[in-house]
Amino acid sequence: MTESGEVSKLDEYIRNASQTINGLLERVFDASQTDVTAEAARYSLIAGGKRIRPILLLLTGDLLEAERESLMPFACAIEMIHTYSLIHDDLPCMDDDTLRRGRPTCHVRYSEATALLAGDALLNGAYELILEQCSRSTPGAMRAGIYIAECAGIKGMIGGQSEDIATNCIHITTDRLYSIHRKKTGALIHASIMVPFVYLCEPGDKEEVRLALESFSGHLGLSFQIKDDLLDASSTSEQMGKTVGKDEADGKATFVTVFGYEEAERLFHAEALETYRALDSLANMGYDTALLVALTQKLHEREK
Ligand code: GRG
Repeated sequence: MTESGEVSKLDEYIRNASQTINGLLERVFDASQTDVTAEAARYSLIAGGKRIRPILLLLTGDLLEAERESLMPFACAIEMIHTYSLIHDDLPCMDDDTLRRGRPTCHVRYSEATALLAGDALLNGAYELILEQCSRSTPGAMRAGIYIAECAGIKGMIGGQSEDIATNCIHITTDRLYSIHRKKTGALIHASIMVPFVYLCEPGDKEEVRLALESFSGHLGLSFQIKDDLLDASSTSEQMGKTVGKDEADGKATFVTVFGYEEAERLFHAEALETYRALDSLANMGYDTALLVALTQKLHEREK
């Protein structure tokens, strides 16, 4: 369990980091751009997401004593890729959702065509940030950029979404359910945690640390998704700021629709336990994990 001092340190860290992240995102899609697609991208990006992925990236960077400024473009790029994925996921051709981050979804507020373009613009903007950093930085920046592209692409998030669409029923194997969510939700969380390591370390360096971070990120991706499924089954749309209960109504495979609520809760606790084990092993190597432990706990106890 984290001490209350760690909780308030984390809250302050999140406040400061979110300010910096939001400042950079505001500059990328600034309000002076009058084009409707830029306005729609900004509408979704500045709509009050929790900024979990960039904060995880910055905290892991601090743990490894990386220079924060050189990681900022990657942190913001991942948030832009995440936001594009939510816009596209909400489209009528995918989940057909009307509420996101407490507001009408991008295609409801604008139009389907504009929402599609807004997602594309966010994705391109993300790679602009990454490539700018690559052009002025070390080989580590290139390694980090390639890592993000792989995690966001067909071997990662897009691949998971594709598998999910192809498996539109609750009669699937456990292996396939885990595979979908390791990629669809897990890959970007994994990238957020691994980017500082990949940025700093050559292949083959600090294998023990890499394995511990991979274990932490893998289990956190799954615990985050199972928690999302539990909240979807037990909360209201007002609490969550997005439509809830739709997965069950649509016959989608989630941890709750496949295993039932109680078993999903058990699976959640099993994944959560492994996140703390991985963080313990990093602490045993001498790393200061206090804020990452506090954030992990906050994610596991979240109400939205
Ligand atoms: C369309 C290529 C493409 C991919 C979509 C990530 C994804 C793949 C779809 C999102 C579906 C979904 C709601 C999954 C549950 C877990 C999840 C990613 C929740 C949203 O992330 P939060 O809670 O959201 O970090 P905020 O709004 O706080 O950023």
